[in-house]
Amino acid sequence: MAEVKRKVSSASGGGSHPVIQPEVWAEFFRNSRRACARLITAVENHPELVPDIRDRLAGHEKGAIRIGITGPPGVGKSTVTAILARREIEAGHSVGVIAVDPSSPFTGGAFLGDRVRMQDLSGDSRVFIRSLASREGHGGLSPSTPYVADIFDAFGMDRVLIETVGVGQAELDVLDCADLVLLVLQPGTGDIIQTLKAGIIEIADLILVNKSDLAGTEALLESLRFLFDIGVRQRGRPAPPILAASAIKDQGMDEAHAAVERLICGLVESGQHLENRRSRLEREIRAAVEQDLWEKFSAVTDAESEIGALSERLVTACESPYPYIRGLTSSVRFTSAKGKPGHD
Ligand SMILES: Nc1nc2c(ncn2[C@@H]2O[C@H](COP(=O)(O)OP(=O)(O)OP(=O)(O)O)[C@@H](O)[C@H]2O)c(=O)[nH]1
Ligand SMILES: [Mg+2]
Repeated sequence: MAEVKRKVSSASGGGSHPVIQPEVWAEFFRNSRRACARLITAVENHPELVPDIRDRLAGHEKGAIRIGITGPPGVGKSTVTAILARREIEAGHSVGVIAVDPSSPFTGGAFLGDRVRMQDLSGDSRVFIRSLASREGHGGLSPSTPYVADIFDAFGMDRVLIETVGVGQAELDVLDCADLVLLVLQPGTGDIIQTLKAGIIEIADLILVNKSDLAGTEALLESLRFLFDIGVRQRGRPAPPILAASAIKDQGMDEAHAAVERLICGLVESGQHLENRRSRLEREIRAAVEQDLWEKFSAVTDAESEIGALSERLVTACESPYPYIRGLTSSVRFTSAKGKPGHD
């Protein structure tokens, strides 16, 4: 870990402007798992490195399919993820696994499943497992998740499985960086209500009722089918496949994996895969432009302190903030459509 820090620390050793050393890139492109791990650590700990990392990865990404695996806490997401990863490997794919959950069994070393032990997977060169700490305010995903998926893609993984923290509404974030969303539920917990409220049922491409070895599976399957019959789904999207499995017993997982692969085929054939990529890029570009403009704006206007002072002043005044906002932003001029912002 100390070595990772050193390799991404500043050239002068100060750490305020970290850079990734050329040898790390050289190793990464020679397929070094250690270098891959270093890049992931860099992107996690130094978001400011994202532009440089994205520049370097360009041309190496091949369009890995990103599969979000979401659902309430404890339903078996990690168990399902491990088995799907194994199935993908057996089908000839290489798999990156991102487990956004510090308490996930992925971090603990010993995997709980009877059939699939995590050690089996972690010793396999066709799979790369990485746990990311979810950060407050970012729902079920760590903000670095999409970039870690980009790194896996450029590293040659063609499937990226992303397990989210089971937190409810914020799991909708999964949609932002996944091509497919697999919703895992379990019988007998009433979780269906929680997922309905959060809107996850609407975005799921596949619903897997896990723990089908427990009582209540049929009832949950019935309720789900009923929900889709009465039109819980918006915008004319077809009802997703609803399957039952017992991941711990490795029952029903062949069917679940086949359903995932069928969905992937559909995505690729329809071009939806490219459309997903396009909209991810659009969001990334938009966010980067906003960030860049904000930094330039606040550098020339002292906007941070003006906004602070303005909100202090308005909190007890019955005034609209907009005259002040217009005053603040109208002081910025764009010299031409292609010009750079200036300031009076
Ligand atoms: N009975 C039964 N238990 C299961 C099954 N799949 C997983 N479990 C158990 O359910 C518990 C939670 O499994 P995980 O895979 O950690 O669930 P998770 O959704 O990843 O949990 P969090 O990440 O903490 O939200 C573990 O004790 C598993 O052994 C199953 O098919 N049947
Ligand atoms: Mg888990």
